[in-house]
Amino acid sequence: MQKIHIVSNRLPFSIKEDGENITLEASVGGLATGMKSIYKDYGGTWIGWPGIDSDTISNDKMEAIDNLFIEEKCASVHLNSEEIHLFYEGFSNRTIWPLFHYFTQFADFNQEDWETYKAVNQKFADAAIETMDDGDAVWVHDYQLLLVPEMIKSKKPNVTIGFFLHIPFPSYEVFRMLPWRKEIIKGMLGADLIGFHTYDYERHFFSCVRRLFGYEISFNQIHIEERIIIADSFPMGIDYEKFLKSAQEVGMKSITEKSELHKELDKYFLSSPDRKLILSIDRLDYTKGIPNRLKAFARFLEKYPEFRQKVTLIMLAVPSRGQVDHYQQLKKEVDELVGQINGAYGSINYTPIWYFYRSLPFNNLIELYSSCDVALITPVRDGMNLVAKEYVASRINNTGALILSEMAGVAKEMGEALLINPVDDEEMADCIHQALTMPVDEQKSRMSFMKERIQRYDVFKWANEFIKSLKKAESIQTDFLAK
Ligand code: GDG
Repeated sequence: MQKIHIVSNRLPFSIKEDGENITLEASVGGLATGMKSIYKDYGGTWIGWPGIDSDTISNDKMEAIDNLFIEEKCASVHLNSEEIHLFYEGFSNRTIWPLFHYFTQFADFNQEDWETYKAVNQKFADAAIETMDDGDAVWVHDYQLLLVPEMIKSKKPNVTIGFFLHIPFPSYEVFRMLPWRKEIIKGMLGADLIGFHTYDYERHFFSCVRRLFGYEISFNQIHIEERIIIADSFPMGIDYEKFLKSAQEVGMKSITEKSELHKELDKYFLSSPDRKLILSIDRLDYTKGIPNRLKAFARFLEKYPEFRQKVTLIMLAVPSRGQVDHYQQLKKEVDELVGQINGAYGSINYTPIWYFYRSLPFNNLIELYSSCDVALITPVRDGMNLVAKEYVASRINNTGALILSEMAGVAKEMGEALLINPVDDEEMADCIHQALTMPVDEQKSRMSFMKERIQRYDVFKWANEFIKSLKKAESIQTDFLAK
């Protein structure tokens, strides 16, 4: 294996403009962190969309931006507003996203979106092909690019291709609803290694391959004529040390060094010794189960009145995909629910829910993780959910309790969390009570087991394990052809 390249929908930098001056700011998200070491160490290029519609800026400006990306070893795939609308908001987020998260009633099946999805996938594949030499490897990411592996393989059979899906892969009964189901599976099967967060997603994928194509599958290998394709699970981790260290630094700050948010949190706890905080953080997405969570919190306040005035839910909802109508409706529903609950249970000196509809800087995120007694993470479906891992990593003294939906991929690794069914308000309300009254010894014991696990399998280990398997897939294929 010579170089390793990365292909993802977005490049790992955002464009900052200050008058005539344009700069790139590195993303700090999980994927960017995990991949940076890979493509730089292996001398590859990162191929993706720069984050700006190509028809909204001049050619000169686009060229200047492209050059900045080239300096960072990135290659831009240009997409215009119509392509973004039909490929990204359309097929990716109105078809694949809801269907793969079992929101079948939200899934649109639109021929024009599909045609654009194919054309845009071809653009990404062409950009990758142009960058690669025979003997290189490429790691393609996520549901926006399901067709890219086959598009690369058909023109460059001598590169090794890895594909990782960051969202769930649904069961066959749901997947079969997709009119283009065979094309999607064929697209993925262009890869030599296909990775999922959990074994369940992998199993669903095998079942679709078997039913739609009848290919032979033994253990985790699919045999298609002269090719062997491996599928496996790689639960994505976080940069554990970064969260731990940041939380330790937050703990050591003097009053004058503290942020406004941190001072407010301190004031809240000082106002009464038995006050508690519950934390909820997600993108505002219907898969994250936010309305159910709010209803369960209201049920908790109704059922356990002794906790009124004492427990506040801090809810951070990060704006997301605002162009898609289901997200606009969700925003309205959440706003109304928060208003109703605060109206019903609030008083002059007590607000049951502190609601932030925005993104907060990283240091505020750490302050929230460190200060909140309970994390309430209750998606209806979630490929993994990194917030759960970040909360655990940031609990420096091992106190705190994690309430977690059994529908999130991360639940498979967090047996010590309080696992709940995200649509069961009653169970969730009781779990909130259990979390708030959990003895400290029990909190510490549960937390330390979870911590140890996520420390061992962090984002760097995840990326390295995937690359190790990709190399193995390459040698299995070479041995097979030599026979
Ligand atoms: C997809 C899959 C899978 C959130 N608010 C702020 C902020 N965040 C950061 C968190 C965390 C990330 O965003 C969210 O990651 P999740 O994993 O929870 O969820 P998705 O965005 O849906 O990600 C998911 C993931 O891909 C990886 O494969 O786990 O299942 O849906 O890292 O910390 N960061 C900052 N401010 C915020 O306000 N700085």
